[in-house]
Amino acid sequence: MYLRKIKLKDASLMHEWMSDSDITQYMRGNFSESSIEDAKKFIRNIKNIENRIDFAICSNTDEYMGTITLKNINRINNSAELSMVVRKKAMNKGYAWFAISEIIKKAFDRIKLECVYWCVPVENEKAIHFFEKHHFHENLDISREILDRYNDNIFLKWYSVLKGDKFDIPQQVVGCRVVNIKTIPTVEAGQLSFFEVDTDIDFEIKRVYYISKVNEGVRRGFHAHKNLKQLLFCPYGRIQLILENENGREEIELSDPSIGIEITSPTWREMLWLQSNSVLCVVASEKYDPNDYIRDYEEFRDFIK
Ligand code: T46
Repeated sequence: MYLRKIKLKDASLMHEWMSDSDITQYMRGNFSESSIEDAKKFIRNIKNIENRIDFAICSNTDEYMGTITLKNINRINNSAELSMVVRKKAMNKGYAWFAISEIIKKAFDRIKLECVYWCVPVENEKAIHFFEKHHFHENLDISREILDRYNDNIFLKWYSVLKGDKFDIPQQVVGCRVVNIKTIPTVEAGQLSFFEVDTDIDFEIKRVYYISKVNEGVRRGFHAHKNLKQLLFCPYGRIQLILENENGREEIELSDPSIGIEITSPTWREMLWLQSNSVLCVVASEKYDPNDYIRDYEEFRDFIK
């Protein structure tokens, strides 16, 4: 899938969603009477609309799956409003998530914006579920100027992403808590991250170790612990962490110094170095005890039964 300029040939599939009231019921425009000619007119006109960029969301065979837009681009505060529509056929297939993550990257990296925001009518449960599932933050501090664009009678939920924000960070991975490590940025001098026992992590620290000088593609781990509690974080580089316990098997990429994962119950772990010299740091609740390791996978499965 990819994003590209909207073309005239997209008009008939654009008209398909325009005539689908399940899709248009939460949109501001009235599409009930619209024709393919209207879709064509829209496509011809969009390049003339100021402060706005539209993309077609496409399948790998160049089929139009929907539109994603940055509108009301404000060059004074470098913000823009996002809106998106996908055809029924494209729902639950990853198109919406692909489009939103791509456009947010474009907004910050290419268009040099600082903030992207959007809103959803509260009755649009499907859309709200999608944004919540991807852990977007609700924004309760939207300016009057933006709110005034909308009818006061509609209850809207607002979301926003700021430049530098990580989005789609889960709260848990197979039940293990994802810890937001407090991080203080210093202008043009990097950032400092810290955590403290009791307030930030749930165990006393008896040991600290870190794994370094590992080449890309190397895998480590392949064991679980019986009692040990640990907080794992990656202050430099990119490491994929695969975790498995009675809640299933899931992975998370550790690549942000302000994200850690706290493992406090028997959990099988595998680590894959996605970038050479990435550093994996671990604080642990106990001193090193080889008897606490379960290194055989079948034994681990029996252990958690
Ligand atoms: C874990 C993952 C994330 C010690 O002597 N003291 C220590 O504190 C540790 C952690 C290890 N060792 C010895 C044991 C082995 O001879 O260091 C050697 C390498 O350990 P291991 O093969 O267990 O390394 P990893 O990367 O597979 O696993 C390590 C931790 O051992 C483990 O507790 O959760 O990192």
